[in-house]
Amino acid sequence: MPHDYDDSNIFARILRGEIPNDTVLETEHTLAFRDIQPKAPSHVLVIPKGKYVTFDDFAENASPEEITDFLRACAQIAKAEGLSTAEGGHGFRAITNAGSDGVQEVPHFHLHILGGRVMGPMVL
Ligand code: DGP
Repeated sequence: MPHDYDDSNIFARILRGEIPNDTVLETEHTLAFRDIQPKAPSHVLVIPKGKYVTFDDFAENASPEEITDFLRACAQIAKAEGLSTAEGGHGFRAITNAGSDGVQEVPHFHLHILGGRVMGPMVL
C-alpha cells in the first residue's frame, strides 16, 4: 500500500518556508535544522525535500541521488557538529521513528542526529 503524504505536516510547512527553522545544512535534496525540543546538546533533524512519509518509504521510493545526498548530508552534519569519530569527535546516535509503533510524530521522514553527551543505552 502506498504511503499517503499529508501536505499540511509541519516539516512540509518548513520546506515551503511557512515556518522558520534553524537551518544547519541545505543541499539539493536535503534540509537539516535544529530540533525545537533538543534532547542533546546537538540535536539535528535531517529531512529529504521529497515527499516521503517514513524511512521505508524513502528507502524504497527515493532516487539513488536523493539517498546519496541525504546520507552525505548526515555525515557532513556529524562532522560540522564536531561529532564525527573520524575527526576526533565522540560519536553520535542517529535514529528514525516510523509509524505508530515507532511513535513518529511528524509524518515526513526525518533522521534525528543526537550527540554532545553520552546517549546511554537504548532504553525504550
Ligand atoms: P518524531 O517523534 O521522530 O516524529 O520527532 C519529531 C521531532 O520534531 C520532535 O523531536 C520535535 C520536532 N519538531 C516538531 N515540530 C517542530 C518544529 O516546528 N520545528 C522544529 N525545528 N522541530 C520540530
